[in-house]
Amino acid sequence: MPITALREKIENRSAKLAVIGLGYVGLPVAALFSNKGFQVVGVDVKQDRVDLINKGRSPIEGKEPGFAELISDVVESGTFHATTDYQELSDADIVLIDVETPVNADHVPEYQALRSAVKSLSSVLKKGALVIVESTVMPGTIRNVILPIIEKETGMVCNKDFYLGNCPERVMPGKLLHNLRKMSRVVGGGTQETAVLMVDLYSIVVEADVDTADWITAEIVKTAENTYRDVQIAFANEVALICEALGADVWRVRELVRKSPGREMLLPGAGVGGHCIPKDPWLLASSVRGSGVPVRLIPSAREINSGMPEHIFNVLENRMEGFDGKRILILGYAYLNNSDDARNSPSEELVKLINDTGASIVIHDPYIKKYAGDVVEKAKDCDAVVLMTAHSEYASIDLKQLKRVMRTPFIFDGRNVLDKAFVIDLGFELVRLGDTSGGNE
Ligand code: SAJ
Repeated sequence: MPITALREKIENRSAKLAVIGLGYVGLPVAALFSNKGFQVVGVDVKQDRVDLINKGRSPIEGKEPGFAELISDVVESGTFHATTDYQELSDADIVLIDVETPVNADHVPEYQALRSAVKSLSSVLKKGALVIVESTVMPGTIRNVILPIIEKETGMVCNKDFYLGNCPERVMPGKLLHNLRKMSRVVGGGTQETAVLMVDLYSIVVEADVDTADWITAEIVKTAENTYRDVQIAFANEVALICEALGADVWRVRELVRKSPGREMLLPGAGVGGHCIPKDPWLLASSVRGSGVPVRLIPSAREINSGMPEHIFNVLENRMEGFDGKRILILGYAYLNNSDDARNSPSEELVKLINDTGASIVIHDPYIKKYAGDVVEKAKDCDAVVLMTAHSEYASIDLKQLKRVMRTPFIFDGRNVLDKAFVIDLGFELVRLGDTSGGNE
């Protein structure tokens, strides 16, 4: 099918769409396109997830405004259904690939899921179809990994028998639909014509700019934008560590630094979690591994941020004079405030460190079922409350009650959520990340 025919099928919504991978990225994009009149089939390897979706229910927990209703609507309307069977993609005109692309312990991208998805797709790919990789990949992956697999497995030639592009996702738990609709997107095309076709497609759901690029540019933009954030957070964390050493309050320092134009200092914190920020810098850095490019800033920033849970562990050990016999309540297990997403959570790292000491740990998180419950109840007989995630409800904990039930009234605030003066006035020992400016006893 010539690419012009695809354009017409996009415009009249007769193009059949497929989405491989029905997670935080694939499911919302499948739902949005089906809500715009496309017939969409979603493929996932998890049968229970497929079954739940086909009942019109969202497998994604946490606050996602409008999402559960959208899934219910598009499934009920019949414009979207899920399956585990790749054969259902054999008549797809456009296939979006949204599978996970984790990095391994050596920070090298693992492409098992991606390779498997592309190979399975290749076994059924229709001639003339457009394949779009939305997963975040190491720059160079489209040309060096995806393209060869499809051409080898299908015998087809890119830009002649099928079209290939990438449109890196820009989702965020808690704002899945908002980001997909309101955030600009970069579309990388194998040819400019393919990129322009992708603009036609994405402009149907994206209300912001959809910018054309080539494959490598789109890959670098995505990994660089998240690397930028990781480096900025690392800067804030390193200033916090300096403030702790110098008897200063990083939160006051930050407030004043930000008054200087163009100094948008980000928030120091208990660490950097999630599926994007801890991973994407390594994807960018790995793209030039062995090329002689001296990549130094990116790994250093990662080391600073991934070291924050251990820093907190050391502060706690010092303040409590060891962990023996201690009981510690961790507030927040999700990596992000007001989300249930615990992937690469700093809290998980801190819990692992404390578990090795023999102290007993209680975890609270309002968005994660197994950790939900009453904070004050969970704080009973605890020697420390460690605030790791800035869930909104933690700003209104009944601190008087908390003090009454704790064995030792010690709070570590890793996210600057609590009012310092109020907490100290109540008689707590308060330690705030990045603040040794007094009044912390
Ligand atoms: N964090 C800090 N200090 C900050 C900001 C974040 O310690 O100033 C921590 C958070 O607590 C969290 C981690 O970093 O543990 C990541 O937070 P995030 O706000 O970056 O949220 P993410 O991981 O969902 O990032 C996503 C990214 N979006 C995409 O990859 C499409 C990121 O590029 C966005 O900037 C972010 O959402 C957003 O703010 O929308």
